[in-house]
Amino acid sequence: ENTAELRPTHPLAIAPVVAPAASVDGFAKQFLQNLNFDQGVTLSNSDVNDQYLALAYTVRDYLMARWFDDRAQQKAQQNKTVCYLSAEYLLGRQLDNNLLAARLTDIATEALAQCGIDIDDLRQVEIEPGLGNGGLGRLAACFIDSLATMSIPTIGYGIRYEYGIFRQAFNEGQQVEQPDAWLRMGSPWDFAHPEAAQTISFAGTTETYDDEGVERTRWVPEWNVLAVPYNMMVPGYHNGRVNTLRLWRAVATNAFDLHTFNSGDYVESVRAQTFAENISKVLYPEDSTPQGKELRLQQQYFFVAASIADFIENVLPDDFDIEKLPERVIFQLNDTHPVIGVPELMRVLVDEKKLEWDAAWAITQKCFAYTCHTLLPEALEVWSVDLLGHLLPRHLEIIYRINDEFLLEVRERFGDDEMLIRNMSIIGEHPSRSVRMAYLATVAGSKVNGVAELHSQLLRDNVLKDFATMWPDKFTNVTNGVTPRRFLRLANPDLSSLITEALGAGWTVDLERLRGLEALADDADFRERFAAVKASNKRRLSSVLEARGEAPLDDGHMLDVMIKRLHEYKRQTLKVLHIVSTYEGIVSGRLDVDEVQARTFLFGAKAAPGYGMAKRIIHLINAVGEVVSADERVKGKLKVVYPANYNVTLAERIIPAADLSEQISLAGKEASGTGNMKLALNGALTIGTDDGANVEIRKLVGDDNFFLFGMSEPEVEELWAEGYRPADFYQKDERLRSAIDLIASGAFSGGDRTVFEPLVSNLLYEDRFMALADFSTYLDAQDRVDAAYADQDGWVRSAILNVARSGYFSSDRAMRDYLDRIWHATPVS
Ligand code: 73E
Repeated sequence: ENTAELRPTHPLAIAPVVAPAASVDGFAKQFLQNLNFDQGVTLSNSDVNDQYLALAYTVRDYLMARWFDDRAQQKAQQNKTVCYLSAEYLLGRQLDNNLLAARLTDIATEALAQCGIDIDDLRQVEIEPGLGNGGLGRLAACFIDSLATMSIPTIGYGIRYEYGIFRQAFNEGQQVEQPDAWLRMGSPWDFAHPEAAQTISFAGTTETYDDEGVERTRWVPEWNVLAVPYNMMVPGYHNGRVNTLRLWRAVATNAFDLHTFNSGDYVESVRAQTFAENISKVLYPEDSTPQGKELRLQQQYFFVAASIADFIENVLPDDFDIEKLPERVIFQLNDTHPVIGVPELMRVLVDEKKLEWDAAWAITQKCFAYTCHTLLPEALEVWSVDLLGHLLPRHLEIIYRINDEFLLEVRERFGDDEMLIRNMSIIGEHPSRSVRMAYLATVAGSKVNGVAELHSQLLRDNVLKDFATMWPDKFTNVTNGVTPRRFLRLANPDLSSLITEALGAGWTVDLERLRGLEALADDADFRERFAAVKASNKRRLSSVLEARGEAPLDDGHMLDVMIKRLHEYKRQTLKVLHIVSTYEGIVSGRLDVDEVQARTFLFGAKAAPGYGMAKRIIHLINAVGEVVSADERVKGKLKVVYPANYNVTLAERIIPAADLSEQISLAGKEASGTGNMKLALNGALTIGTDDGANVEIRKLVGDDNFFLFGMSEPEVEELWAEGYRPADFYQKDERLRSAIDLIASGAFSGGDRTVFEPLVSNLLYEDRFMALADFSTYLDAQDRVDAAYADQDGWVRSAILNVARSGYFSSDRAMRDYLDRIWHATPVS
């Protein structure tokens, strides 16, 4: 690598790049060197942050040679590269993951111990890069982990947000958002490459010109920014491969105007810089509810245009024949956020590479595939034609032409059905002219996939029905998955050891091997050890909570967890109604306190800052928690814990400790869910609706090991079509009435009836996600949970079977499905 294009004579310069010696001494030496020469401190003068950074640099040093090697191979080999385009990567902490991948955990622990440092103290220093909102961003992180582990050449492309998902705090039970300054203490895991910056243009006009007798169009932009790539290592697990995550940061082309500065107008002199750098300033703190913000469209175009240009100019060889592009790349669109890449690639091929439109379109269609992650109509992204035309005038022209040709095809196939044409058009006319990004992705993509079987079916039957009729083969399913390295091996070391002892170590890369645990579910000794691991994970979580100023967990409590973004469709309110009803039941004497299983209800959830109802629900959870946890009458029985700022790091502590996994969305609304998979894999039993991947989890773990409740998706549609009246359910069910009345009475708001009134009214008169309709079957299912938990032996048996039968939910399997059904890329040799 050092010698490419140079003529060095020094012997070291022509030797291959090698990693430091993989020994305790080698590690200690490298660590101390990095501490001295990179951090500029001696060991005795260093603080934990210095030590953490030097440790991170050391781990990097071990991976570096492999990384060089993989990038050189990527260029030299004829393999197809998977370019994963995603606006979000919710990575979680890097240190442990990279130590594990490089087999350095024990060596590093010992080397640091010899330097007088407890590696655990350094682990705590890392601020996780929270460059995503929830499931969609975490999925992208799991996928790149699996692809590296499977030796598939991959580049993850995205944005290096200066501020990731906000830090959540509570003030009197209400969410307050604080900026997430994750880069403040340094960023040891990525490398800036300003020399490889791309210039990204915006706005302006288009014009036609005569190109040696051919009329062509060109874009005359109005302003530019620089996209500077930051490369992060994505090491495979124990396979010596290192892929790349390339995140773009926006920088002004002309950082500052010296003339203006000298004239004394300091603010004006840096206006251009501020303006440009805003593009990668902050992650949109939203999950599923889009906001038509110009900055967001800027972000999307910014990272996608930079990624496509980077791939063509820097990853492909110089003399590459662009017509062969589909042989070398698949751009996977992670939801609609990167879909502006479709007209961008067309622009590059037609305007810059001067290909004929039809040839360019044939290439483009082969190079893209689209994953849809939602079913909520309000979450399907649209851009107003005015905004898009103003910011990206050439792209709008290209979208119009794609649409014209597509609609001709529709007419040829289905005749002049004007309503059908309206329904399928990429351009929507009502309520105002807009570009429907999901439709553009569907028309352009070689494949369209949903993220769980039910979701993919509903896409075909409802959301994209006409497209599925037109192109049945375009549609496929790939059920989501999660990486077993982070979410079992790292998060749950004790269970991992137990599994390895029973089955050998191969399960970390072949998760179906967990099936071998089935037989052990009937082994009393194994059950005892499994239960001991769960108990110890609860104690570990308890100390984490205590360190954050929360109350410790009570021994003997069932840990009932609901961890996911706060959204009405996920129905945290239904969970609260269950808690309030149980509380009310004990207090009123309706329930025999001795019959009620002692439980701790644990919530983790952030609400989008602009989502008022979600924030009110957070307030309610905290208010109920405060009253319930303090009431002597339910002491020792019910407790609510809601640690602020739920993130990947906290998830890694909660999931291994959980007994019960709450997956209670209204059927047909949760595309897949992935927390459901992580919890089942760690031996929590699910109480859930027939929604998203719950359906597949239940099929695999078996009805005896899953608590199903609620309406099915067709039943939901039917009730909705009949005219849903939530108040009828309130009238019919006494338990429901008492719970809602108690909230309305002000019992959780110091007697003030107004505080939660909007929430109560919403439930009684609107209840879009039908919490009241599912309440009674939910409570019945919770009674079954209590009964099952009372039989500890039976419960542990079910928990083991959940682990044993969750191997399917590995993201390695998901990647194999993408490779077989969509990408057709092969591993590097
Ligand atoms: O069901 C989850 C799914 O498991 C779904 O809600 C989530 O994606 C997960 C991974 O497939 C999701 N996030 C978004 N849409 N679906 C989204 C939409 C807009 C902005 C940010 C995220």
